[in-house]
Amino acid sequence: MADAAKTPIDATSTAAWKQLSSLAETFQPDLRGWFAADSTRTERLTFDAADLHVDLSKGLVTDEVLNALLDLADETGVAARRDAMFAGEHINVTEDRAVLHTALRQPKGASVSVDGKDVVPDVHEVLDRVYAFADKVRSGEWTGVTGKRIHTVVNIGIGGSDLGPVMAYEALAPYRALPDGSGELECRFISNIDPTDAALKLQGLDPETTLFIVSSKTFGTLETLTNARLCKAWLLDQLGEGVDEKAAIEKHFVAVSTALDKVAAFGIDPANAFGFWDWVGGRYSVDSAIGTSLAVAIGPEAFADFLAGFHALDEHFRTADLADNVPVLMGLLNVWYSNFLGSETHAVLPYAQLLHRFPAYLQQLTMESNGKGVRWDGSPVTTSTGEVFWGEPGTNGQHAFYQLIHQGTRLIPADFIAFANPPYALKDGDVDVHELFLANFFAQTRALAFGKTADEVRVEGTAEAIVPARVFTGNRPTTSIMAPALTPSVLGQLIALYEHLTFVQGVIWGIDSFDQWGVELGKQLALQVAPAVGGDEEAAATQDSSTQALIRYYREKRA
Ligand code: G6Q
Repeated sequence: MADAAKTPIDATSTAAWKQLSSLAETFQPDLRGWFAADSTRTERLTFDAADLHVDLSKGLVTDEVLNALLDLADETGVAARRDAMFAGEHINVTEDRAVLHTALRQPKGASVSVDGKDVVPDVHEVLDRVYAFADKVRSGEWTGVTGKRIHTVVNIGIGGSDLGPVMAYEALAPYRALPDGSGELECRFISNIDPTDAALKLQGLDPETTLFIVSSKTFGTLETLTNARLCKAWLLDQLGEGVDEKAAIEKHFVAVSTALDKVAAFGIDPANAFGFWDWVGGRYSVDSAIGTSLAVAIGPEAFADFLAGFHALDEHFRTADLADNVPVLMGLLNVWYSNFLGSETHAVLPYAQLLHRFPAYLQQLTMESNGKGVRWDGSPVTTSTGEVFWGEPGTNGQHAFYQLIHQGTRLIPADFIAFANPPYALKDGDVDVHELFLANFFAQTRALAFGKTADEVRVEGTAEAIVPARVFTGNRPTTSIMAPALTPSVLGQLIALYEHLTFVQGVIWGIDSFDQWGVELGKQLALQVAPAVGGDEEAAATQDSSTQALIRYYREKRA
């Protein structure tokens, strides 16, 4: 086999790919038949990874397909590349960087080298500083410039410096209580450069009790720096004349970045900055200091559990046989669905209201990672990559888009996620509402798998003319992911699960899942157009005619 760290293998040229193509040609999904013929199917296709209990049996997969997929993993060097990632090799080829988010959740005392340097002590040095800071804010020891304790933390960041913290803050709402029983700290998140975002998020805030965390890996992102300046101006203005500006910034602004020189240039005291490293990708950074707002909200102990959850899943991914390795199996199934059965999108449907931002978070993780058209050596891919991920919590989605999943003409594999214990146990009379909620989860996955035949519809007394409209073909693949409860650890496990299955798909496609040149392009383009929008005729003249006309329309209509 070629060196997996250097040369991508063209998956489509492997024997396993040919075998999968030929299986796909005659593939007749038959979940009813498969379950009837094999009483061990559920047991054989259900796996435990740390606290996650993952049932793949309602997937469109036979033993033959699964074996061929595992051969594909072998032939494309999934295990070797995984090991190269964990070992700190520069597998982010186009940026010539190591990919070591897994080092961020290593316990103290472990050792991981990047370019000959053990990074775990550095990781824990920063974590300890983040924890000490979080404790100070939570206890009230950290005060604003007028001596009042902090009640609101505003994270200013975008993309990877926003989506993880806001998703996890929402998901872990029950873990936010302050140690002295005085309620909880509120976090708000400003990301968009649409000034409406900052305007709305600042509404009602007391400047004396508000702390801003400017989160930016590069500290060069237009949106974040603009919003940080807006917030700085708002703070100084609201605190009023006579306030010592330097002291106010010191007490109300901290930063998280890899570019500590730029943090200082912005006016934030480097003593109030938390660093991380270029081997942490933005969309993999919620477990770095980028999670500082989360650490302040839930406290160091819960944040440490969150990291321990990631690590537990990392260990599973690193050590389990590929045939029992949940991220490997889920990644392989996604390749089967998208490359061989023609699915283009993938739904993620948490039966947990607290995970309402999880699909949005996964959109960045999966689509920014695997939305690539060339392999890591620059050669074009020869198959489709990167499915469109989307979703909403159940049961809301059931009353909206599930129709298309049940009876539409497209194949939409769906991951259902649920927890045995609810964060808030409520009863409707004698009825445990969480049980009613989970009944929906179980019923939906059953209906998607097994459908409803014309005869079953007729038995219900349906008029013949509308029988076809009420038939469900079934054979719509789902993966059920359950865990005892949505704890910080389980959330970490879930995120790591998707990180690793995204990685597996990227390896099979031979792409660099860790660069994002499309994002970089966006960062440059807006800066080029900005002068034209502001009225610079010369700059406008360099734009195409459609853009010129749109800018003209804007300038005419802007009051
Ligand atoms: C993530 C992407 C991107 C990035 C943002 C913010 O992997 O690179 O979403 O996180 O563009 O970048 P900064 O943290 O550098 O401001």
